[in-house]
Amino acid sequence: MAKNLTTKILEAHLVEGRLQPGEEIAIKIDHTLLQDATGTMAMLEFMATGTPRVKVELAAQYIDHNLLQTDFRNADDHAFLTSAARKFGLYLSKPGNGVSHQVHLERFGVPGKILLGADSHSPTAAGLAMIAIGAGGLDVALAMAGHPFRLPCPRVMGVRLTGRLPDWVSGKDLILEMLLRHTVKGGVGKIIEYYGPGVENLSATDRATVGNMGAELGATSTVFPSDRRTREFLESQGRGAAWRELSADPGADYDDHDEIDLSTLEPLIACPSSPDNVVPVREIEGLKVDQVIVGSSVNSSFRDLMTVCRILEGRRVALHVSFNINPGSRQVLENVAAQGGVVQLLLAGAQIHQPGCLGCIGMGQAPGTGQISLRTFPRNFPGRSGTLNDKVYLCSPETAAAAGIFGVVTDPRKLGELMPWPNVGNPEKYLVDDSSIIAPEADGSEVEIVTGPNIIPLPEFEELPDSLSVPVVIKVGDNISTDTIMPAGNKVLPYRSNIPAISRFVFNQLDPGFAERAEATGNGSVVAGENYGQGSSREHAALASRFLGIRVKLAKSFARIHKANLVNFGILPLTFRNPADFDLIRQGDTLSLHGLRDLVASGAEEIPLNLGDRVIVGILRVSARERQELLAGGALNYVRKG
Ligand code: MIC
Repeated sequence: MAKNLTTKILEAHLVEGRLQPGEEIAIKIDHTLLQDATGTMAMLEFMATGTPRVKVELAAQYIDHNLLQTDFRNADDHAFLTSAARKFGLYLSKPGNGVSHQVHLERFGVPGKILLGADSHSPTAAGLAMIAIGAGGLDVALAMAGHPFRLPCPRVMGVRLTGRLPDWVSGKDLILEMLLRHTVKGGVGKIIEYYGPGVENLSATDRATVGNMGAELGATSTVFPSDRRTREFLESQGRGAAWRELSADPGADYDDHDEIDLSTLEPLIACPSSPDNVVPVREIEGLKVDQVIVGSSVNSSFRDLMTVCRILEGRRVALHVSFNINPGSRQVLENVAAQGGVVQLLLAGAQIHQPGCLGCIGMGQAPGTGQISLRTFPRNFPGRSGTLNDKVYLCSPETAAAAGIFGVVTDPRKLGELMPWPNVGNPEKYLVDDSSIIAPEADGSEVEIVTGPNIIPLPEFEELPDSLSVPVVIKVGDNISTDTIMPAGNKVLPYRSNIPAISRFVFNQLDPGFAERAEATGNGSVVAGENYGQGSSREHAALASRFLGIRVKLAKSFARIHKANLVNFGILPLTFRNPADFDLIRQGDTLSLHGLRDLVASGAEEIPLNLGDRVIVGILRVSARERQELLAGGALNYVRKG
């Protein structure tokens, strides 16, 4: 039978289960990726497993999210991660070396491998035909300890690409088109596989852009074939030997279908405050822009930055615009510099920052009150920039550069009146400098782990009780992102390795009294609408909630990673059997659950929740193993029990 590429890669890694959409499968993980913001906790979790050395082919620890050493905490985190990487056998990419996704693509990615990353944008590795999946830190820690990764077998959505992108249109516009068509929920439970004759017209870095923001569709992962463009990129990195050809069989079938003629695409932009709030740039032309940022997690490659350099060459950005460049990696910056791009940017009036995530996770670069900010970032959830009621738009580097020059939102095709399309490719041979990557030691057993007073061991959680009485501490609507549940930014990020401290910030932007109320109730619940917990992989959204006593989350539907994180920390993820029951519950009501242990252990899907004299039926749709984890009070308790 003709097979799609996703099936071929999953089959080659299948440890348990059948490739039937929705059934639980366990897959072998080849690469793991940790970044510092999720990595401190994941490393503590790995240590809690008692495993002496990582058991995957390649494990990498990046330091890219928090580079603001405002006090000892951040420097302590870096020292902790560096010592742990040396001891346990991970590559360590030093602060300033770049964003995990970009560096992994450059230096480690291998076609056909499966990567599990403690960051939702890990599917950037789609640029090299990997299946890369974002997950909570505990899942990545368990993979590092040699456990297979378990997930509901995804559906495969085939997107057939034809044609070639027009001038001034790039990979970002393709993924914005996908978001326009399918929304932030459209990819849930799916791997998106691009195929067809249009694929070869997309470079590895354009594919990486599409993979990165597949996370915004809620997709489990994204994959592209491995072809001559993949080989071209690997060769340019001096890693041609890692290449192998991979593609779907001709006539392969897909569970879901879509088709895009690249030549029909036009510049698109996502308006505040959701990545799927997409319109053509021409529709909002003329809107005054205060800030532009190119780079960070996505669109920070050589091609992206050099395109901006060429557009700005010999010009100046409008005086009222703050124009910022966040290079994806030291390698990108070095190569842009080698081709004269840095001088062009400086002469144009750009601010050049160190390679890293920076404003993408609210670490600086917050816009002013009422200001309009155009960013090439992947997400613009409310308040994520660090400014309440922010107005963040997501666009391509071409659109960002046009806004810089004209000072207002401008369709980048208008630049064609000033200059020819720069048509920048990736270099044939990159300048490669691995001096900021520390290779693991052959034997790290003698290395001492360095910690500091802000690195607090994981809290212990009790088993699931038989009865629970859980006041509804908060009731929220649809598409609540983990940025709302557990904000990031410079006040909060330093506490990622300190659960008691970070728990004070749960729902803080939306409802500053949440933490206090949750603690006061002892055990509590959260009631939510559709796609609850979309966005990042940060397990703190579950872990810190559990620390505050949240035992049940009842939603119309959940985002994949957040649901898995809830199970990992022993919180029951229930959906409404009848979504209209959502309207019956008010904040402050109490839900009671009885005979829970038997219900969970017996495989019951229906869990009755008593609300006064009414009964609301919650649905528990988890695997047999996840039921055991819930009973044990979380995945770590379950694994430790053996
Ligand atoms: C994000 O883009 O939201 C982040 C910051 O990279 C997160 C990880 C984190 O919260 O540490 C993600 O995407 O998983």
